Amino acid sequence: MKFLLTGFEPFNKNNINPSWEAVSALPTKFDDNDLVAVCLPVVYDKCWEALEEAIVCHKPDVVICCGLANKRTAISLEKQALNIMDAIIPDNAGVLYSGQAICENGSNSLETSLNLEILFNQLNKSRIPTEISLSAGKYVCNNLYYHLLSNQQKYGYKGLFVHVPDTSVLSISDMSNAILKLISAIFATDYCEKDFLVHVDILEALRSKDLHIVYSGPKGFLSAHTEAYDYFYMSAPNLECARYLCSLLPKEWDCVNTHHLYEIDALNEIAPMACNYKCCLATYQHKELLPLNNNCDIRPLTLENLDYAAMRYHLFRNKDYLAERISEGEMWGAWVDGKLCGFIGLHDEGAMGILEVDPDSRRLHLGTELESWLINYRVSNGAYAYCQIVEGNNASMGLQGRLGLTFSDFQVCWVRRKEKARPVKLSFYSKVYQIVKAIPCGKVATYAQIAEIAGSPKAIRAVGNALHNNPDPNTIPCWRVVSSKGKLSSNYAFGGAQAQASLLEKDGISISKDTIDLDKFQWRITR
Ligand code: PCA
Repeated sequence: MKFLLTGFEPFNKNNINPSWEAVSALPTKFDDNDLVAVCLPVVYDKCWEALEEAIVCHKPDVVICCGLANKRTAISLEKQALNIMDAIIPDNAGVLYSGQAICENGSNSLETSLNLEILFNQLNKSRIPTEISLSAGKYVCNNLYYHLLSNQQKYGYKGLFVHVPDTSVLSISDMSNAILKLISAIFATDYCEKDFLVHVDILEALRSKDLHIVYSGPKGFLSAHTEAYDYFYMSAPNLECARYLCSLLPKEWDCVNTHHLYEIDALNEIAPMACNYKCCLATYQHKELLPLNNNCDIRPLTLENLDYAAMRYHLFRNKDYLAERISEGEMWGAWVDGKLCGFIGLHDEGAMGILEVDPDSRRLHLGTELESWLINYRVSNGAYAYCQIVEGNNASMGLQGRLGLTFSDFQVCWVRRKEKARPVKLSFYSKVYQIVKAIPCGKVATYAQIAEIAGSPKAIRAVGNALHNNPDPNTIPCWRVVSSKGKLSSNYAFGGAQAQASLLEKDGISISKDTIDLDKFQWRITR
């Protein structure tokens, strides 16, 4: 894809304009995408003229215009342009506007067609301060954006305006990096949208998960999922490209979610693979919400319902996984007359599923009710409402069909390496529990330390959640986990800080002012 990127010259009292500094520092190729950089004048009447000339000359697929917004504290992804020019400072040609329309008879506002939630999530998860902004101001940037968006169809590109803060908030190299992240994410979105039904899972992950994009360009898409479980999403346009993506996998890869059958062949060439599930994706593509019967009470499951769910869920018998889904607030039950009769949930990767209904309440169509409810919930939250149907599950195909979901072919596969590069994967919560079990009596560990050992150093809060929901507080000594300053947990789940203190004292640990001397008591692993 070709990206045209613009920055502005300095204006008003600024000696430099970081937008142009950041854009001009970009390479001319990135993940095989072509990048062209152009500097624009801060002049109402000239900026679009200069940009249009560059568009005609380079025929870009995407145009990202950047400008400086001194008062902002984050990268602002501008959602819309307003049909107005109104500013207290003149442009670089000395022209001042106060309240004139950019285009007489034009619409009041125009919106970008790019998915800003995906772009926001990709920057935000990379810890770049980012916001979605509803106003690009009423000065030259907004003026340029209005023209950029009005001419999208004529020239066949997608346009976006990005305001950068000044360099006291973000360095130029951070800004350039942010632009490269945007390019990856825009390419990935475009690639996935071209074959939407088979890639809806990747789009949802881009929108809401902590994905690290390894490659996004003409050879397809490869990302590492780095939250609780590690696996890769792969999609390549042909076998040759699939081989290229395989060459980018790190040595210790274990599980890949493929999107074309030849990707499994490419994986088999580098290591014998086992295909766990071949699925089709079913997506609810409508905007309208589904009707509900309201014949049951739908609310989140709690860990008190864990045994109920674990006894009934047919797909994989892993209680820790269900405990985690419940603790993350992503499972819901249907109660009829105060009795739990079935449940539904979201898988870790964002697919709807984990649906079971007790046989004696099937006549109430609780499956339909639960799934309709979840689809409505997802649609209202701007999520992609999709599920994965394992080949052969005709009952599920029937239900999805009745609810109006659209199916992809059976192309999506969860494939695992036969010879494990690493020991068998555990769910993140199980890993946490195993590690905590290993903390010896008389020692403590910090949340961050556990996250680090579990291989997800960023998942400190998830460690807290896992311990807060400790399924077996007698054998998993969660009282031995403290903050990075050695503090007890004020809301220790099993009786508060006082209870935690007395358990630690039983272990022989001295505590002063709710704090433990980590130099003395921290568990250090020696290998
Ligand atoms: N920022 C100005 C115009 C040029 C720039 O970098 C704006 O926000 O309108």
